[in-house]
Amino acid sequence: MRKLFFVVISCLFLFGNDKIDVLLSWKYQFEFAGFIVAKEKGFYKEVGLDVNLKELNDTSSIVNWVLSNKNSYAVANSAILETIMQHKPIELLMPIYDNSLLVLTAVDLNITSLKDIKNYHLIVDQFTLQDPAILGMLNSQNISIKKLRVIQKTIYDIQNPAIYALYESNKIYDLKHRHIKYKIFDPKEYGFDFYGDILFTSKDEVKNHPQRVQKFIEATKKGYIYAFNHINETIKIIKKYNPNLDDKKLLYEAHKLKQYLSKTFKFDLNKLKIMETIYITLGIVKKPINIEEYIFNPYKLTMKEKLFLKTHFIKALSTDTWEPFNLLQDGKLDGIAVEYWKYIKDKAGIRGRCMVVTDWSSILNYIKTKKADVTCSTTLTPDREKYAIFSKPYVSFPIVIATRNNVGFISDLNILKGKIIAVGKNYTVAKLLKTYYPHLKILEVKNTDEALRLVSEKKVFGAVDILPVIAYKINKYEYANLKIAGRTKLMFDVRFMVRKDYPELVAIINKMIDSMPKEKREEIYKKWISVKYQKGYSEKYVFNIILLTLIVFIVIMIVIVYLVRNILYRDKLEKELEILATMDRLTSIFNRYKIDMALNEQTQIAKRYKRPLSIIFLDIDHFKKINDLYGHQVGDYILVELSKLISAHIRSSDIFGRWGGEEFLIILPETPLDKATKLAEKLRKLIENHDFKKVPKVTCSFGVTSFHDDTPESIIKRVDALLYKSKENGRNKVTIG
Ligand code: GH3
Ligand code: MG
Ligand code: MG
Repeated sequence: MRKLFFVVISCLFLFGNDKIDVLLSWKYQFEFAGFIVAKEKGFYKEVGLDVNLKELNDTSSIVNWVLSNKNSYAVANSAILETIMQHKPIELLMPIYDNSLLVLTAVDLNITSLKDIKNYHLIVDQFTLQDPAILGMLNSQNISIKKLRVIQKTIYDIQNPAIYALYESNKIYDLKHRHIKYKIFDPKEYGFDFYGDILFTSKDEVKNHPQRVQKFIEATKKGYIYAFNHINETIKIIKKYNPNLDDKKLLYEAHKLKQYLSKTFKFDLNKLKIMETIYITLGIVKKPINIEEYIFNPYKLTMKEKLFLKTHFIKALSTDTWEPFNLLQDGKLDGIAVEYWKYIKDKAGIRGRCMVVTDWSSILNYIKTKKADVTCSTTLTPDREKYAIFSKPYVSFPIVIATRNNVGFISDLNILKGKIIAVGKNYTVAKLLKTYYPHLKILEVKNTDEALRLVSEKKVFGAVDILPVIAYKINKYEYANLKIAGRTKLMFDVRFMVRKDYPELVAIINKMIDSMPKEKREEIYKKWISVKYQKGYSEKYVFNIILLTLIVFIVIMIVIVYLVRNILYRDKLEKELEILATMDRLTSIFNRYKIDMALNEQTQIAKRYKRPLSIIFLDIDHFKKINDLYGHQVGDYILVELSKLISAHIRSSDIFGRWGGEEFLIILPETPLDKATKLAEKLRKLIENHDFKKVPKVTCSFGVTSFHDDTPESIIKRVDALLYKSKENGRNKVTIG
């Protein structure tokens, strides 16, 4: 049962293919590789064509064969132009080789110039006698073909000295192979460089099956491109058609032909005009023709369409409120749709005018009632299809989402679950969103202007519409905080809508849309659409960027922590060093270094500002004995205790330090001698009466003096002497001076 089903399907498929015949201009060889490959690799089948290739077998005219057989195509050479000039109803489809490989070959080395060929037989086929390049070359040397001894043959063996018309691509190989000496007269070298093979068909075929013609052209092009890119594979395929063909000869032919394969598969009108001039100059044809009429152009209007344009004045309508498709600019209707309509109108020669109707539903009504003929920008809906017909889309835009600038790239709208998206009420876009993204929270607002305003004011997350509308409005309202953050997978097609009884107008519009050059489309696009657009990045790219950012961040953090720690550590270290540098390790009061500095400083202050300054110098009495009696540690203890005792009874502004051993100095800024003496006396008594616990009694001797234009050295010297006096006077004394 299943097998039967497949058989039925296969048969349907077979019947579905259009059968066409193609007559090649010679036997199977590499020259026709494109057709053979397109057939064998299934390129024809892919486009629904069942192509039957035929070799040329007799001398009958290829043109007549095409004209007398339906669904037929054929290959000719440049001579086909002469036939066209005789107004035969054929149409040239495409050049296969941009240059002709047909040359005149002299098989007799006594010939030195082309002029000598008058002495020989010219053995040629019908094509050569019509070939504009050969005729042009002979004519340029004042040789009339009519005066030559021509032997017309289709198949000829090369033996006797004569002039033969040969194809560089294959026959020369034979001559080389057979070691026959020859001389070539190549029209290309004389400046007559025309087309090689040309594909053509009847005007009937073009008229009745324009799409089939187009498909056949495209598949054949594909075949030729494939064949010359896969020469060895192609040779194998060609040999299926003729196993007797020589591999080496096919390879030689392939490489010769490859350089002449058409670059564009399009005719150059100038080249055709030169060919025409040769025929006229030689008197072969009398009048020039409009060659363009004989060249296939899928965008060319049919007679019916041309008649339609002649007899109809077209009323086009547009709103002026769908920016940037139709809008008023400087009082004039403008926009993407309007520019497309203008192009189509000019290109096709449509007579008519375009009017602005502000209300969209009125436009639909005018088209419905056939009071208007076409409107420029709309979308196809089943509802509208009931009363109107549509052109193919002339632009197709993605539906995009606009957000505030701080939002990253949105690759898929599905990730926006729970976020509010604003869309114009009843917009086609709103309907599409609801259908394809049912989980989104959609807020229908008045229009896209309103939607964007809400996004800008942070009242909704995003606004959705088609790309040009969003882009245009972000620019127009200068929303600096908005951008296009991503696109949906949905496309929005913009088309012309035409009244139902004008299919010719749709066909004309479609042809013009197809013929519109890419540059013109880009020009319109650029003019109306420019926006900051968040481009999508691949996940890998995003990951790498995040990783890199993270690494940079971590490195910066480490450096900062290191620096901060360093600074803190250094501060601490400095403080410690300072303390170490200025503090006496045993007693924790200032050391000799610090006290020296302080004395230096204070004597300078006293001198400069004439401020009072006194100093007290004291020394423990018989300290040596204390050490001797109680041990060095107790001696240390006494030093520490005495320092604490004195520190507790002096002002914070007084500077107290250990001068060395058991000697101490107290600097008393802003203190006259009498006050210093009182302090010294107070301290003497305090020490004498203090319970040092480990020792029954400790006393000190004092020297006190005040600043009298001293240096640090002089004042110390004096106080030291006073102290010495206290010792002399029995110790535990204060001596002033
Ligand atoms: P005088 O009353 O004449 O000052 O007699 P003295 O014994 O105090 O003076 P002398 O200069 O003869 O002796 C000072 C002693 O102080 C000598 C030394 O052993 C002691 N000394 C100095 N520095 C320290 C110290 O840091 N710790 C201890 N335990 N003893 C010290
Ligand atoms: Mg001493
Ligand atoms: Mg002492």
